[in-house]
Amino acid sequence: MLCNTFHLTEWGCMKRILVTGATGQIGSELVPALRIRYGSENVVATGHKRSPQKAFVEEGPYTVLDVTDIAALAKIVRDFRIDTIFHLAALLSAVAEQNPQAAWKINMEGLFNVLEVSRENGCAVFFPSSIGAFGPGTPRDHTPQDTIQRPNTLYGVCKVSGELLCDYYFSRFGVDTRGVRYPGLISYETLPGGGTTDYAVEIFYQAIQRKEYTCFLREGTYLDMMYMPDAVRAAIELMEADPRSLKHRNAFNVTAMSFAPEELAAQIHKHLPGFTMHYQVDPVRQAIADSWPRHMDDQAARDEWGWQPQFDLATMTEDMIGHLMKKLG
Ligand code: AKB
Repeated sequence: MLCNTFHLTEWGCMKRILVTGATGQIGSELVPALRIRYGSENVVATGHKRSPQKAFVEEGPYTVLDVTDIAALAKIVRDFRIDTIFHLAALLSAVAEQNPQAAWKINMEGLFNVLEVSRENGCAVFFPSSIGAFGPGTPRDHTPQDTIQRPNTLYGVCKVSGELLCDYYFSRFGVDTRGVRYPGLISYETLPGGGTTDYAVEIFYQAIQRKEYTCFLREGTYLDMMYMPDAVRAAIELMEADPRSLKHRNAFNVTAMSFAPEELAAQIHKHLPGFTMHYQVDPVRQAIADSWPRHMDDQAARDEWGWQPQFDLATMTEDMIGHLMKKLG
């Protein structure tokens, strides 16, 4: 790993890491990966609403943190001499539409607090943006890295504002901010909570336990997706990348596959032949999905920091079913 001085912070030299929203879908897999790489005692996991995984508490530091409490955040950063924050705490798209006020507070105030504390303490910041940062005016196929971003969801408004705020803290204060635009994330460890792409996780549980699933998005709804091991690797590789090769920062398009619900169902059917899929469209989540890209162009991430997904639809499906069969008995 290379180390150098860059603006106010060191880059590629994560030593003491804080993860907010660590008990969520990404955090529950990112924390163990970071602990293996950087040492358990050097990765502080924090969560708020969900109870922590047993291993989080047993294997390394864990503490409760509400990211809207800037004093509590600053104390943790100082007490643990944190140099890098993976800021994952946020409400997802569908739940944000149900409670826009709470979503703005958690998603925007939380990020602002993280950036302020990072400015004061010389921390680098990873901020996950999303396909939700795009909107109905964005080209939906081969969605360019730099394009129209006029989302019509509160979640999307927070993601675009977050990308801009992170860029501002980098150019104005030298805070080493970096981020990716995640597609729908598929994982077997922790369920997502209130997203539009959640069907691609729920379907596996229902296929194994009930042999049928009722999908809330309609046939033909193509969306970008990614398996969690790729998503975790993307976050770590971007934070370890040489900043001299980064022309973009907040945030890189990254994708691994694009499929419609019926294509995922057909893949699952190969492993579980009795599985059937029904549809009952939820108009709110369908409208959100219809405003998002079908397939992003992630060439900038590939060129600037070597992004390369490892799982496609077939390999992800096989791996998910294998793990969930063991987990669900
Ligand atoms: C959601 O569906 O809200 C998230 C996302 C794509 O950002 N999974």
